[in-house]
Amino acid sequence: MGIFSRLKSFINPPKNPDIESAFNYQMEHLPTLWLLGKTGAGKSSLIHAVTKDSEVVIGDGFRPCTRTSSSYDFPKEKPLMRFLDTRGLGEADYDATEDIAECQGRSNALIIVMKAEDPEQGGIINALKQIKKSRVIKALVLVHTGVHLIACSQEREQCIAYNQSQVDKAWGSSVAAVNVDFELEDGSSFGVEALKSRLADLVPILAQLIKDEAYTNSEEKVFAALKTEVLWYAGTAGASDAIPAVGLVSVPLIQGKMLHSLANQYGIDWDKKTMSEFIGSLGAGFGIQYASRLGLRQLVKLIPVYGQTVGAATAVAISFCSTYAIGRVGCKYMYHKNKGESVPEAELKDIYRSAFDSMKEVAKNETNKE
Ligand SMILES: Nc1nc2c(ncn2[C@@H]2O[C@H](COP(=O)(O)OP(=O)(O)O)[C@@H](O)[C@H]2O)c(=O)[nH]1
Ligand SMILES: [Mg+2]
Repeated sequence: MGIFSRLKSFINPPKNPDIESAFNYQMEHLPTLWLLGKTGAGKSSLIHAVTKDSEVVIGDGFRPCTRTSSSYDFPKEKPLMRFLDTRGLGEADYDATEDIAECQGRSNALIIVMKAEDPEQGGIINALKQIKKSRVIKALVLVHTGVHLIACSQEREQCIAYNQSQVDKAWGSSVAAVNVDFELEDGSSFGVEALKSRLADLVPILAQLIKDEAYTNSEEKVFAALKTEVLWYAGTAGASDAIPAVGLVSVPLIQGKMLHSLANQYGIDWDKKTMSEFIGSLGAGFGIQYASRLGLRQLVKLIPVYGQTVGAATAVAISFCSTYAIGRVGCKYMYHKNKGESVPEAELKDIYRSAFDSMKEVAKNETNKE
């Protein structure tokens, strides 16, 4: 494909089976938080506390996944991560094999959920040993739930320490833990913020999804509503790079599709003229980089990026970050275009760069999937 036909597909993306396979790849490789805990331990309550999706508690949003687990994809439309909720852990004969396989090949982490007042954790401990042996799970956290159901603080600490020691012993090292109570008597909760930041460390994309952003202006507020969608396209672009022979063609297609969809939501016709204006407004440095990358056929993907940002990043990370950044800067551009305003080149450049940089951590994790 020559430069012009590539540019054309960036402006006017055709339906493309390569993109479908990138979509599917992304869905099959969502970063996964595997919840391991007895029935009643507080797994659904945990998902609810983190995602604020109240349907979770009544079991909505879960889909059967393996014979022993259900999955909850988040956010529901255009999901970017998955909670794997283990069933059947009341019984002693739970076999973790299928759920281990489900986590293989994805970035993943295990969340062990134990009600502080419940010392009977034999099923979990057996499963934990099996999981440890598989070496599939690299990171884990132990969540002690319902800690304030135990009124006496001394007794509470003993209970927590007891469950903790069972887990540490089974895992063979001391496991990081968070104490929470999702339902205090006054209707509030305890420890949820600490839990969220712990989980966000394990799955960086989650931090992006549950961040309480402070908006300094209405443009940022509008973008916040579209951010998940932009992240999703970024994930798809990253995924396309993980499939041999797909990335080269589909990253610009995905970016084009994203810009189309965003323009729609800003009430802007995304035609060739608007597109060229947009690229032009990003400045000569951007255009030149873009064109020179078009000239390099193999490893370097067709990705708009200002020269200095690339460094030693992998193709997946570059695709992820640059797609996010072009979505972010596109939104800025469209917000003002819709009002008949233009944004200075330097400002757009700054937004692009800081958006790119803000995704480096997330992208690193995207790269760790294999
Ligand atoms: N007080 C209190 N109750 C909790 C807590 N976590 C869960 N529960 C209650 O325990 C029951 C089981 O919780 P659920 O999240 O459905 O557990 P799951 O079976 O592991 O999904 C529900 O009645 C919850 O309201 C907690 O931290 N504190
Ligand atoms: Mg549940």
